[in-house]
Amino acid sequence: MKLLIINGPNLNLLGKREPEVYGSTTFQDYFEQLQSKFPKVELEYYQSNIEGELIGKIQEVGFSYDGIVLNAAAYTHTSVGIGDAVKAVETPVIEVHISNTHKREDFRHVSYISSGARGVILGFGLQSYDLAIQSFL
Ligand code: CA2
Repeated sequence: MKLLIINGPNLNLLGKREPEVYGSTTFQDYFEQLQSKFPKVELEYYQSNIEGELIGKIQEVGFSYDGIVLNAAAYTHTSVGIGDAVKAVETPVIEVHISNTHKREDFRHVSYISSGARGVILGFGLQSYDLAIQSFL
């Protein structure tokens, strides 16, 4: 089972800024915990702040990997291109969010990813990623 976690813009700041919203764990530390928890899963991680790079990565792995766990961050609410890429590939995509976007500003209630995703998990903090991985097992 080969899965890729893709994080979008600013998620490289996790654990370093705004801990009251996004917690105090860095994604690198959390990713190592996930690798220990799911030793049988070939788990990889990619982060970019650039929309086109995220689209490129979805296309690159989207015909060979077993699953993509995607937090497109702010691009969730703006990117027709990432939404189209999710629909274009064969690999199932689970959309995740750390926060409950529906409890936040109205512009975060819209997602261009959800209609192409297999499922959506949000609001469980970093555990949202763990739950998404479990959904593939
Ligand atoms: O809750 C989520 O996972 C979000 O995808 C996070 C995005 C936000 O734009 C979405 O509406 C919901 C923002 C990620 C920014 O991450 C930061 C982490 C630390 C410090 C500042 C930003």
